[in-house]
Amino acid sequence: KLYSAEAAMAVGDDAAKLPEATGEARAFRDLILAKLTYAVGKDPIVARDHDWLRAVSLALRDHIVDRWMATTRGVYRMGGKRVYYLSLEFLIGRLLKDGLNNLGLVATAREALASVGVDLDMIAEMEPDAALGNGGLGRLAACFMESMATVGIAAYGYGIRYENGLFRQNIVDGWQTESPENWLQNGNPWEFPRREVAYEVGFGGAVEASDGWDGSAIHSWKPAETVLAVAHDTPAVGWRGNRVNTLRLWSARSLDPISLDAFNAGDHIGALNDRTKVESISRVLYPADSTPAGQELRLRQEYFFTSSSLQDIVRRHLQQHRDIKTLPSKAAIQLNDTHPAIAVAELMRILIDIHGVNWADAFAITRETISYTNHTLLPEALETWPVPLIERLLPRHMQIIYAINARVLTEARESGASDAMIATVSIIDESHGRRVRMGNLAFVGSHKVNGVSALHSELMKETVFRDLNTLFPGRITNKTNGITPRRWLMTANPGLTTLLRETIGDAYLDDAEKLVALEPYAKDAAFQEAFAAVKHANKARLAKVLQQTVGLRVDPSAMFDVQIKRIHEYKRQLLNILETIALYNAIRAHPEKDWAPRVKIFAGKAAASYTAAKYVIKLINDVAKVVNSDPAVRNLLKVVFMPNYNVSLAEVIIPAADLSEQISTAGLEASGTGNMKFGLNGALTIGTLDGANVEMKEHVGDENIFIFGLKAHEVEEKKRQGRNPADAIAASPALAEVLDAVESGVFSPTDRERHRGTVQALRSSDWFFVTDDFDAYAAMQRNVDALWANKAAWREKSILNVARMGWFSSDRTIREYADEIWGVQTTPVE
Ligand code: B1N
Repeated sequence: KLYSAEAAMAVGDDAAKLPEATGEARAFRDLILAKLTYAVGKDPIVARDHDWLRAVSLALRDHIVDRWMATTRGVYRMGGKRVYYLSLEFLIGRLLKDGLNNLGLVATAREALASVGVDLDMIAEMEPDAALGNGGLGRLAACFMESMATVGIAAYGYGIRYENGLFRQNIVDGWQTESPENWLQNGNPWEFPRREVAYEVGFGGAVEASDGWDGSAIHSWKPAETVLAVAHDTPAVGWRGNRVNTLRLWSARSLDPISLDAFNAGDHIGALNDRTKVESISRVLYPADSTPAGQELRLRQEYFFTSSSLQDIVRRHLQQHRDIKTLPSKAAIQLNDTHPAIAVAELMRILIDIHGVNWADAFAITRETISYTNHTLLPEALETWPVPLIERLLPRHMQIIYAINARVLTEARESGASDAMIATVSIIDESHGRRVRMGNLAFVGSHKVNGVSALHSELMKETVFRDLNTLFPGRITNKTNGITPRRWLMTANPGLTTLLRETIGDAYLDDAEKLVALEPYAKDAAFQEAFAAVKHANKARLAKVLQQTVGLRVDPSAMFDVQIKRIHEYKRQLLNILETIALYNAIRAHPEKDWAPRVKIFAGKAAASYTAAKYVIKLINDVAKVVNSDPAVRNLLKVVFMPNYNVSLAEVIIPAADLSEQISTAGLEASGTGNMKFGLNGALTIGTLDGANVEMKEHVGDENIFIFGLKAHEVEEKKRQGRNPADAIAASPALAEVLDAVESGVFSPTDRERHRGTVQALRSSDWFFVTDDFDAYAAMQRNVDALWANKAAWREKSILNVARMGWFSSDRTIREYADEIWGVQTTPVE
């Protein structure tokens, strides 16, 4: 043996004082030391924290790779169907702790590192977040990757390897500013570049038509530009490491790395500019959540990753099965929203132009292979592209889209559709200039189309897809979102995980629905104490982070009332902060009442160009400044905005929350997934009957959730009738007082005009029904206070939330997709 751990440690005098690792931990320690030496190139006595992080990640990666190869070999041998999840976003976060957890190596790694004087938790926190997504849609894709591996599906995720993921949010004088986040700067131990897996993706140019042998037209697209898509693979580990799937992310490379003509002509800088332009396709994630970017570069990103992924899928299929016509029985392609919807036209192009399949067969293959998930109905959020843009960038696809549309409209006509119906089912929107509706393209090219909560799927049938639903009845189905309990319970909340194991055993680890075994303990005084102690420890941990990051001291025994998510008008952080002001007023007016001490915690990013959302952040910070320095409410109310919300921060905040704010305008939040993470960690929800809140209420029981406000159909009804927000304001003295204060600059003494615009928007239009719901929300918050005063009652409901949230595991969601959309087998829950 060239190298021994003992020899390495003997160099340091401290070595003797370190705890000995034994058994598995000893072997893991030796592997870590070997990685540190031979892969990182560092002597243990000079290694820095980053070196240890890299070494332990590489050591874990070896364990993962063994299982990865076994999985891939197994899939090939079985010759079964594969699932392909196409998503422009994967909001992954960190991978070390989650990988260790899924391989059952957390304790081993901790012991191994301790034996060389390194703290696992400390170095794990140095790992940068992979933030290749904006919010719920991207995080859902990451949960699905983990669940697909867990329930035994041969799945590939396909997306873009952005060099810069979501921006870093800085709070400067209460305002959001953005800076780029360079997650790859210290290298990425989890990915494997596959230079040999590269595809050409074309843009622009023209379509040439010629006659085929039977007189039919043959179309050949001659792109003007070509970009190379290079694969980078990251293993996706399932629970207990039973399976390891692949996340394949594409990076754009110039085919001709420097333009040789320009270079030889002496234009050295210009020669590199082309390369920079081409490679900008995978440079940065569009920071828009629930709003389409509408820029040419975004369309290029969408086509870039869709085309390379489909080329890869078809290559793999032909290599193994030879016959392109068997594709639907061997591949299921799921479109995560419309971002990859061009797949419908691209697969048709590949089948017809490259593989010579006739139109009817090509369309049948396409439709049987593809399915589409819709994640929002906000009209301004539905993707459409100007016809001239698609014509210029993807001329052959535009022809195919017209041809698909002609057939759909003919079919509609034959089934007696009116002109109005023809106009709404058409892939081309004629009402705002000519635009391609990507949702309609995805719909007609899919055998199943799903929403992400029961309410949302019903609203799909009544609103955006009403006529398409009539034309293709049964195509729309519901698949209520879920979250992976491995990351959101086991990794994020080890204290609760351990308590649950001690109480109900291990079965829930493999089947989250077995958490119901906890129900009998909900009233048990001893269990309540232990449960509350775990929550308190999590709150103390968050309090420490608050002190370190924003310098605010909070009392961990106060109620932690949390709203963390993207900042959006429809999510109504404004409703929350206005009610906070009302509470502040009420406490000052009646300091003698026994108020429930609260810490109001906010976090979330606003899209860089979303002015109204940025003012909400500023208002929260303005209110925080006034409230936190007012001795009149000192121990009763604190307000804090935590900067740079991301997956890792969520993992610290959620286990520490008592109250979860899910207060979107009813009908507008497609599902929500944060709501589920909070419930699973024992927070009670205050929320509207929106998205998956509706189903959470059904599962946890009406008495264990605080529901308030207008329902989706009531919001619609009010919109139809036309309402004046002034009426709601006049009817609510508390709201009127709050609005007057904000408007007159009570919270912005250095710029009294600052929040005038925000208040006037509420007075004049209030698109998101903040004024309508204010009183119901405030009243429900007082019910929350009352329950908080009864510790045993609060804890009982909190425990029942944990016990009844198992259904919201993404394992359940994925099994439904597998059974009802993809037609693939899953391993049964034992
Ligand atoms: O998708 C999540 C849901 O839980 C949320 O309710 C929903 O708002 C979210 C364009 C989106 N819908 N649409 C987007 C993201 C990025 C983008 O460029 C739209 N995100 C959602 C998971 O189903």
